[in-house]
Amino acid sequence: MAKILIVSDNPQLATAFVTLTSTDTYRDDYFEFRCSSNSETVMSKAVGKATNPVIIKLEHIEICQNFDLVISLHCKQLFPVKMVQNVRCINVHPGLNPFNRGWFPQVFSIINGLPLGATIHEIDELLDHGNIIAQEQVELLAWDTSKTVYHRVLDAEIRLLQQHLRSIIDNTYVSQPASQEGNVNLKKDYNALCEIDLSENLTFSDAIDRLRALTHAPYQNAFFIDPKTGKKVFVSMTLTVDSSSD
Ligand code: 0FX
Repeated sequence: MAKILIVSDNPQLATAFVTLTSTDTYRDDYFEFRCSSNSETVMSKAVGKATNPVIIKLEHIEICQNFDLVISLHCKQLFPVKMVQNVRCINVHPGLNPFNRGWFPQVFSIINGLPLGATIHEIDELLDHGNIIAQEQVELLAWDTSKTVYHRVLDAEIRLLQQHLRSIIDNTYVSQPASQEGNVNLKKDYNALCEIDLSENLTFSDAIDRLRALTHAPYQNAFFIDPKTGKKVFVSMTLTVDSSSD
């Protein structure tokens, strides 16, 4: 029996994972779900039973001793190098490695035009970097916002899990390094995008891309400071494609 630890802070992916692993194909495997402390309530609901928090940097030795495989489904914690060297660790990532590795890949893809999608890869010591097991590109439409395309990326991640989880558990998959190092965006890069400089000159096309990349209800992301009142004003965008032109 394979003992698999799932660490996740993403309720949609965790629910899909529970559904997938309830099938006969996984009846001989043991899955344990853990999450970060601030997502305990939402993750317990998503998994359908109490999901205990884990602090990976403090508990990685026990994790290596007790599990054959660790799968990150958007776990917000970084895996220590000692852990990834001592137990097989796999990441399900909402981006098309090596493009826009790191934080909120679809936001950066809308802005810089690099490909987006979903990737399952081995975890090494660098962010979203290890050998690639499977990928699916997701098309960006002119009327997409961060939110609409993100939901298609999540669907792609779930499809990849459906196709590859068995071979990942059995360690029978073939993986390969990305063709290039690509680029990485961090949370601070994302935060810098959110403040709009009202005097910045850019094309309509670039302005629309910036605002749709930051449109993801219920989050309030893009903002400017009103020069008269000093108040922070949030901006989001509505894009509606004319369906009569089909
Ligand atoms: O779980 P996740 O979709 O993924 C994030 C990173 O993008 C990913 O690279 C990393 N592996 C994972 C551990 O964490 O993030 P989320 O559920 O916090 O956010 C989902 C989307 O919601 C995000 O892509 C954009 C949007 N969002 C989220 C927050 C917190 C916003 O637009 N504004 C926000 O403040």
